[in-house]
Amino acid sequence: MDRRSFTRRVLSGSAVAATGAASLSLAAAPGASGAPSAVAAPGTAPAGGRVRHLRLYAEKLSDGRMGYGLERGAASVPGPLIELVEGDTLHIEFENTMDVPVSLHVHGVDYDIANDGTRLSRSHVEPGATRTYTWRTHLPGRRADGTWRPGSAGYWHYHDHVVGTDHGTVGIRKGLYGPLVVRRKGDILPEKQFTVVFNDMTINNRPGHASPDFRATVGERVEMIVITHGEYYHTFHLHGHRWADNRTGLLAGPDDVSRVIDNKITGPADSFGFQIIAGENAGAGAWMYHCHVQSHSDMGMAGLFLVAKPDGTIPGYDPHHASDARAERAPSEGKAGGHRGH
Ligand SMILES: [Cu+2]
Repeated sequence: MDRRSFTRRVLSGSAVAATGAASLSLAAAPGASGAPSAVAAPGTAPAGGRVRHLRLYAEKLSDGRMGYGLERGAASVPGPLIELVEGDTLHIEFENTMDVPVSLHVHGVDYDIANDGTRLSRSHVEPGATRTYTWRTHLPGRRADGTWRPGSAGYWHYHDHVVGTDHGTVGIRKGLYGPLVVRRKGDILPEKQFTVVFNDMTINNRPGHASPDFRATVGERVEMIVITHGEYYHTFHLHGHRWADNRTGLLAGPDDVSRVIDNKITGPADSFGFQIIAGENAGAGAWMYHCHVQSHSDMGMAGLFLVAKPDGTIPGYDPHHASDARAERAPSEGKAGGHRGH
């Protein structure tokens, strides 16, 4: 390999290590922001077809929330980001450490009825028990009848379907949900990833006016994953940045007619994602993101996308002067891979 790709590989390896274990990144890591050349092409997803294994735990958190975690004692809300490439198979050895039955139900990928994660199909997990769930993915292609079969790629999610009711209403309300990204070979990989879950009137189960903030540096390729749960519809709006309303959030070229937006309506169990270049055409700053249903944003469904200059400063941003007293929040909460040790 040439020197640049070697450097990128080393840097991305260290970047993955630095973001902690609460993220299962199954795609190759992208080039880090410290890559030697600002014009280096972004990393892309490798071919799929691998068989992956992971352990996942359902746990009660001390404050009454429930969460999924990759290690015992490491549950988070949202749960860990799981990434696959079309063609991959994932076996999840899932352990219920709670005192109530729980399950793992996934959206978007392929599973048979024994892996549905519902009480109806007896695919839930009793307290103290373990069960292996298998998720499969496939490439797009043409069916025998000539029609086009879509691939599995997309911004998906997983959640409990058992706690409280046979629809997992209490489990979801308490935090048993997480993001799943399935990429297509060649998809552009991000440098940073953040998950926003509108769950009832919270973002990531944080109380109103304590929504998570996300941090990036100008020029970084940032991926936002947006999921909705609960009782209400919301609209996701991000200040200063726009994306394409399609599978990847990126335009494929000058002839791509996907609509470019900066606000998207989303209802329970919807999910979407997109990539942006932090501060592109906008610069550094404390950029708001929020639900644009006015009563919802007024009640605190708003956070900050903090885009720093390369020297780390954010012009005009004073965390001790936040209008809604959010200065005490943990900045990394809700950030994929950033739930522990930060
Ligand atoms: Cu809303």
